[in-house]
Amino acid sequence: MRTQVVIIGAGPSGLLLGHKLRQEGIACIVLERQTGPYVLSRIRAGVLEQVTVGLMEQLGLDARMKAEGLPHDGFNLADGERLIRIDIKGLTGKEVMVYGQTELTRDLMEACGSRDLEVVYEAADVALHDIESDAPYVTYTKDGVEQRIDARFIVGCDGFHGPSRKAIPESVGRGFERVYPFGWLGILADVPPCNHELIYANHERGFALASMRSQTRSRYYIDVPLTEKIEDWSDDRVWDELAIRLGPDAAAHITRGPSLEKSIAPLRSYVFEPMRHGSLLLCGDAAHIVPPTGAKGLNLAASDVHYAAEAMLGFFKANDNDAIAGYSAKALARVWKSERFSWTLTKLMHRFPEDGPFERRMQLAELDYIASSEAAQRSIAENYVGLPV
Ligand code: RFL
Ligand code: PHB
Repeated sequence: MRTQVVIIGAGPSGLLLGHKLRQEGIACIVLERQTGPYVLSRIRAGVLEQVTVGLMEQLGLDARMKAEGLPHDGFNLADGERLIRIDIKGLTGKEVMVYGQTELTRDLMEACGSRDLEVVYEAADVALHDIESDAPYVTYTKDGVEQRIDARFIVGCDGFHGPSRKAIPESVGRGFERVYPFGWLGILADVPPCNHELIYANHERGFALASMRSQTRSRYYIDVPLTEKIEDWSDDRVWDELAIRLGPDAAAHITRGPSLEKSIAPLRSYVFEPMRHGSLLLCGDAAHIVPPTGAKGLNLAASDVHYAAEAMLGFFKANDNDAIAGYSAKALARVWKSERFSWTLTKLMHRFPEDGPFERRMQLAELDYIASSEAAQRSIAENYVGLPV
């Protein structure tokens, strides 16, 4: 079989790119290792920047997001006692959209039939071949039968553990990494949120985040050492800890309920350079990971897709080879700035095991400075709503 672009991975980056290419009349096929329901069962991001909202608008797949998503014009940092509100709309003129990654993925999945985007689920043993040539191909096994697809480009949208990044020779690529000594324990519950805006709290006992999916569904996180086992965290224990860390005001408004999902996710900062080698381009978590503190992971996937689609359009529609050559540098410039923001916010809001009383005072002084400085708030706001693409 032959196509123009093979996309590996049907998470948000793979589906966004697939739809974008099909909209432009470029032939492509998406290969996904898991089943569709499995992909939808992963509870992840909740905050969308304009770049992500804009892509859904361009695709004409924004109707449910517009109807059910919650536009937010501010969020809060808490230092154990008070809430410091960051007025993102007032400071930047922009807002973010609270709409779950699961829902966005569902919208993209459900539109595949009508938009003629072919996704092969349960594609096993996906392997990339001849990526340094102009005629790369991908092999995989479906229902026990080996298949081969020839293409002009392969785009790796297969997340951090997928095969695409690993296909780039070590002599060419380099990974930059910071692994954090804690993870986020997340809980999803059908209860109203404790605040109409998100709260990121740095308490003496550790980090907590109050987020939401809708007016009736809440998403909360606390940071825990990586040695913690999820079985040791009953729902009651999680709610007790949230009530302490989020502070008395939020605690008074927390509604408890049984968890629909509860898991611990490790935190990592990672960037792989370059994001293109020969005929292979990388998008999203395949090329980089951010700790979730800045709500940037999915949004970076969307900005990569924006640049990758632009490069493909240049190549297929305007015979512009430079468009492909420029992809990595363009995408990385935005990636590194989001890495910086996510790392800074992670350092500001979490307790690190090596930190002593001095580092604690530094965090509190910085939060106090942010509370009193519009310049500091503006800097946080413009990064949180998303830098321009
Ligand atoms: P994904 O979503 O990991 O999708 C990759 C897909 O590739 C498939 N795959 C393969 N397919 C074929 N063959 C193989 N060998 C394959 N190996 C893997 C996988 O099955 C999967 O379907 O990557 P993508 O599309 O790049 O999307 C990235 C986002 O999922 C990720 O960055 C965000 O979820 C990160 N993130 C957040 N991002 C935000 O922008 N805002 C947030 O508020 C936010 N909160 C979060 C988050 C991530 C979290 N976790 C669990 C890591 C909160 C959490 C807790
Ligand atoms: C979420 O709702 O899952 C969420 C929100 C903000 C973050 C991370 C995760 O920074």
